[in-house]
Amino acid sequence: TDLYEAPDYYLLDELLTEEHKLIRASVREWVKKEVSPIIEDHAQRAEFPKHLLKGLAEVGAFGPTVPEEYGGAGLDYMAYGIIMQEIERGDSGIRSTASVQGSLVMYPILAYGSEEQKHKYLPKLASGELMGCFGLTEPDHGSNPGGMVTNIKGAGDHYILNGAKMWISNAPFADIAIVWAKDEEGKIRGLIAERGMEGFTTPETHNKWSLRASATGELVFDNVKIPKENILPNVSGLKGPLGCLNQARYGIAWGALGAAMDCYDTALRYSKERVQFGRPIGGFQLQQKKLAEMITEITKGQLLVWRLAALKNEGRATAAQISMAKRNSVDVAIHIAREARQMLGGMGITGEYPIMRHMMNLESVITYEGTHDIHLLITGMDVTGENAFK
Ligand code: TGC
Ligand code: FAD
Repeated sequence: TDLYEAPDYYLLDELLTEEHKLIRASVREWVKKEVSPIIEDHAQRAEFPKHLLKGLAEVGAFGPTVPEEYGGAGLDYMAYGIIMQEIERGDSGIRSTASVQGSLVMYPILAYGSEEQKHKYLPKLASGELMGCFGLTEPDHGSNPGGMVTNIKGAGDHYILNGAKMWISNAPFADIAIVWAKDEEGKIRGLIAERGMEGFTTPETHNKWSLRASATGELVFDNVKIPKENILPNVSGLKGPLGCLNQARYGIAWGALGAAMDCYDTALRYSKERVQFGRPIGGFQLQQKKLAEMITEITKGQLLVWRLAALKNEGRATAAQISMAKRNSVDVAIHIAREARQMLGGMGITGEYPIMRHMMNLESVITYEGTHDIHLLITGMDVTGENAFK
């Protein structure tokens, strides 16, 4: 049987261009050939499949919207979303690597970097020759990144960077890190730290039950000398990192639906094949209720992200709209994963099927890039004008 079916209950394909469909087919094919056969084993062993980086670059997963002059593919946001959806059908951890590289490393260099920084880093990041990570979260500052204590102090032609970042995707193998730190005036600045700089280490975080095929680590800075040309010149303040998060959250809104589709496809197929009490379990009303609700939620989610992509292409998507879509897609996906797991009975807990892995992965996805509750509060603030964070 075909590994993937593509739920398209409301004929959304008619709203995509031929190019979008070609991109989807090629990424889907790559995921099917390269990711799905190996991912379970890597997740079980808690090992990032580094050999996939080249393929990820080739399918255009690294900075697809970055202009061609900087090595990107110059695609629109619909294409970006579709790429994330297909990769996350494979695994949220692999999509994380793509999100970080494109939205959290290439985007800040493109949006806030100097012309020199763009030419120096972007083409190599697009091709995967250089890999990056994004350091915003600290041990004591997660949802409240504005409280960060990592800092830079000026001294001649360089700054001295001190502090620590935690929970950083790709940190253990990244060549460069986009780091957010406060300057002597307390303003948040972005800078590019490079592996090999003295005093910069990236200890790996072990024993995760979620995103096991993604490498997570810390960034530790002990009097690291950062040349002044490594500062991103064109932004200061929390809006710098939050602007990057808008990009990544947008991709997750599409991506999480990919994980949901994979769980739904798996449960639907299983329900037709698994016979109990003399008939396929898909014939029982309770199992149909689960499947009907899954396809309903996937379809609503698809319509939301399609419209969000159109708004984003026009430069009209607001941060609050992106928050709503990120929160909704991950919520839909995590519920579908849990229901799908039950539909597979005992088989649902094994690595023979992808569901339990998706379910565990989504526990990170619902927490990173702004937790479920933080995104709800962003919506609450947007509609009431009242800030309930503080
Ligand atoms: P607040 O006072 O509201 O805002 C400070 C400044 O930032 C601006 N701003 C935004 N700008 C762009 N995009 C957004 N989404 C923005 N939200 C706010 C705002 O206008 C203001 O600008 P200015 O010019 O007035 O200075 O900030 P706050 O301290 O009250 O915090 C607000 C809050 C809680 C919503 C925000 O801090 C937040 O989103 N917290 C969640 C933290 C988070 O998402 N961390 C993610 C870390 S990275 C990660 O998880 C990567 S996972 C790997 C992967 O993607 O696969
Ligand atoms: P906390 O902020 O301590 O939150 C704990 C709980 O309190 C949550 O339920 C939260 O919703 C709630 N809460 C907090 N504030 C409020 C409030 N005002 N009102 C109501 N409830 C509130 N970060 C990076 O910078 N780069 C990365 O690459 C990265 N990758 C990650 C990879 C993984 C696998 C994980 C798990 C995390 C990653 N993160 C990364 C960090 C992630 O963004 C944070 O975990 C997240 O922002 C939440 O921060 P926290 O874990 O400190 O939780």
